[in-house]
Amino acid sequence: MDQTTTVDVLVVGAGFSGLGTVIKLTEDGFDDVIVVERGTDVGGTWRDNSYPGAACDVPSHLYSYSFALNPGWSRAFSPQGEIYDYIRRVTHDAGVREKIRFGVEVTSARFDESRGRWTVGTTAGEYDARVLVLGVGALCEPRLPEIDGIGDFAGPVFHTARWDHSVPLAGRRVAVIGTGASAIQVVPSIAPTVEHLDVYQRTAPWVLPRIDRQYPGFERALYRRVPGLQRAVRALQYASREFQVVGLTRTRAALAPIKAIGRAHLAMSVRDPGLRAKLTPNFEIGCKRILLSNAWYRALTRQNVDVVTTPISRVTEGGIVTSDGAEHPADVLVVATGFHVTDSPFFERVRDASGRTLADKWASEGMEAYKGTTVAGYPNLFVLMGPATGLGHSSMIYMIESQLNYLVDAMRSMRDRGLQTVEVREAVQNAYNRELRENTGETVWVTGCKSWYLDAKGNAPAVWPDFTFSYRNQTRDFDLSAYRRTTIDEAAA
Ligand code: N01
Repeated sequence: MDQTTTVDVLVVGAGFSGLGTVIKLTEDGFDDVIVVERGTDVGGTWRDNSYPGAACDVPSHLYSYSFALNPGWSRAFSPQGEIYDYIRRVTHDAGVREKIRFGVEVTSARFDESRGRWTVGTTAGEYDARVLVLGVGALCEPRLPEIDGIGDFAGPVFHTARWDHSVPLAGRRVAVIGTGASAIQVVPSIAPTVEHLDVYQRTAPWVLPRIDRQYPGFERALYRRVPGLQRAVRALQYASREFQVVGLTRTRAALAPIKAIGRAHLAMSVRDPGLRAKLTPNFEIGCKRILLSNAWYRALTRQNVDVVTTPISRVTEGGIVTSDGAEHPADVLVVATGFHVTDSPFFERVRDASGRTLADKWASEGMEAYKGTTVAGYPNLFVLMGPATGLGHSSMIYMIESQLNYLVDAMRSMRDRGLQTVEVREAVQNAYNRELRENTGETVWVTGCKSWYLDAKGNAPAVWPDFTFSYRNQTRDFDLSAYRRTTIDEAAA
């Protein structure tokens, strides 16, 4: 396809945020929308993260769109397959699949000031769009560790978000690098199958028990018959999580009981004092994501599992060499080393009218946006799950839906006033972020440790520091006065 496709709104990505965009815009009468998706199906992170044990650590009832509740969740914390099925079902029921172009990756996007439109290059031709919505997700670009010799490893090497299901693990020696949210789900799932498992831990995470249960049939039937009941459960679960974030992240004393639970969980699960010492976290709880698992510690006490805390020096053809010179043989190498979040390579492809990339702007000025969604210098661009919208304690879907309100209202404003472009004023964006930084400055995310929540400037653009309902209030209406705008007539002149 060599010709240019002209469209009003181009959405990048068909995960929760991109799909929500096309559903909500279509519902509101904005029909001229195309979604480009590099994968072969919808689902985003829930399609890509199919590693053994993948599941959500946010309660199931919170993990659905408010406009498509799912009374059928099988358990309190849903496995990946159920969430993936849910997203596919919602796509089908909303009838938006035909608007998605699969196997199409965006390679470049540049704003053309003279026409007030975006020119977007893809692996399947060019798009000319008035509005560009990035629904690429925050956790979509795997971060591979830079370890000497990793390219020499003779066996399979794969990232948790790109699990190679064709590689058998039974009876083999497996190395897992990393001990974050992904690793703590993989390790207990594969430990009983493999011959030997080495878990390479750089930082011992805080791990709390996961209070999970299967939902009995009658409970699911009840939610199906009385949707209001499921809404009430959601409201209660949201509320209980809200108070965690604002209280706990600012008041160190309030963290003490949570730490005590984490330590007791470790002590009850691991009898061996040597192993327990290795697994004892040495940073402030909450500054990285608090992990939930009843199986992690137990898996690490297995005879066939070793926790290696000596730093990795290099990888060889046959395994991993640690800084003490010890060689740890392995047949398969699993990297559970997280994602490019504040330095996602995708942002290198998005350019303003002068050609400056969003990656460059964010690296030098800090990763900032207005209300996490619009960026000065980049008119008609909406970044879903953008700077300072991430949550460690509650459901991202709530934040995404808030952004969708804002986006749809922006589209209405533009339509009603005959606007070609809207661009947030720099001074407004700066003032917004000054306040955010003041709000975040004393929190455990900034003062507690170094993590992927922080950008090159030491700010925490990966987290929303306040109540989620205050974000909902901010994004309820599009505040046109914060924006410079041009009209359709001006663009045509
Ligand atoms: O990645 P991470 P993740 N050598 O970045 C270590 C979401 N998620 O994929 O802590 C050795 O958290 C690194 O060590 P350190 C959730 O938001 C959600 O596990 O930097 N080790 C760390 O232990 C989560 O927060 C669910 O010292 C290296 C690990 O690798 C986010 O995804 C499930 C290393 C990376 O941990 C990311 O989680 C899964 C190196 N060179 C994930 N580089 C849900 O349940 C990194 N590490 C919803």
